[in-house]
Amino acid sequence: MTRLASSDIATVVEWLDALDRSLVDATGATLTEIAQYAVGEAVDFHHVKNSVVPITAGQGIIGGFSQTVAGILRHMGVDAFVTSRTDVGGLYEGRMNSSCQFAADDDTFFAVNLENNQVSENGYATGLGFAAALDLAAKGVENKPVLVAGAGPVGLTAADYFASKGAIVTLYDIDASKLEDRPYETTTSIAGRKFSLVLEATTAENVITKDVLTPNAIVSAPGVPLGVEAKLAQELTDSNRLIHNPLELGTAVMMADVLRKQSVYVRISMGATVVEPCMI
Ligand code: 2YC
Repeated sequence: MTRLASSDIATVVEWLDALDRSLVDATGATLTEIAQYAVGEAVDFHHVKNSVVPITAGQGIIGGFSQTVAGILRHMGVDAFVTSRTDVGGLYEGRMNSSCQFAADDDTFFAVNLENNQVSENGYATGLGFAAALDLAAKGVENKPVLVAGAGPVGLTAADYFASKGAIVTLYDIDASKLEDRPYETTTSIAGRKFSLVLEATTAENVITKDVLTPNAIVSAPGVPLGVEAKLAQELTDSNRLIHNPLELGTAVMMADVLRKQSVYVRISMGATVVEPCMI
């Protein structure tokens, strides 16, 4: 899992309205609407009080991280605040003053609904969100080939999502051990193949180059750093065919995921190992 730098998120909150406009251009939906579509429910984010707790464990606080998470949630209509204390003090402060709570250490970024203990984890939510965004941008993926590059928690969740929507999924990873017993095509090489729908969820750079894409391909890229070759990324952005943001969509889906009403499978991916889904 890639650790964000302060510089990756420094302007996120001030650019949220612009992000909505670019998401509408690419998918027809705003950040909030994509999060609702991803969880399959028109979740209401108003009247929700949410605490974000800075965590000093491991490599410690990322400057602006908690404030950026709170800013993304406020953009969705949530009454979100950053606790004045960190770690256990912040968890305690949040439990006394909010109904939902977000916190992240170096390995896990999760949200919990303190009223029903519904949880969501960033890898799962990010995979779901970027897959839903590509689904919307493609106006449906049923019977369409989709390439998922990267078989970590994000890519696995996205591949499962596309398979559930009837897409023809190819899951690509250079590490064959990550490709075992999947109910769709898996491969350690995409040489010579072209795709029109791509989800890039690797931690590598330049995984997606021009020769992998058909002329009007759409790329949804949760991977940090962006795994699309720079000149191609600009070309895709200019024609509203690249969906990429470092924290916004994953955070928005986590919020929707812990607020949704219907009992669903919650898949908790701790690091690279996906724990069995549990009915809540
Ligand atoms: O400021 C804090 O509370 C830090 N403990 C936050 C550390 C987050 C580390 N994780 C990441 O940078 C990325 C995020 C996109 C979420 C998952 N990995």
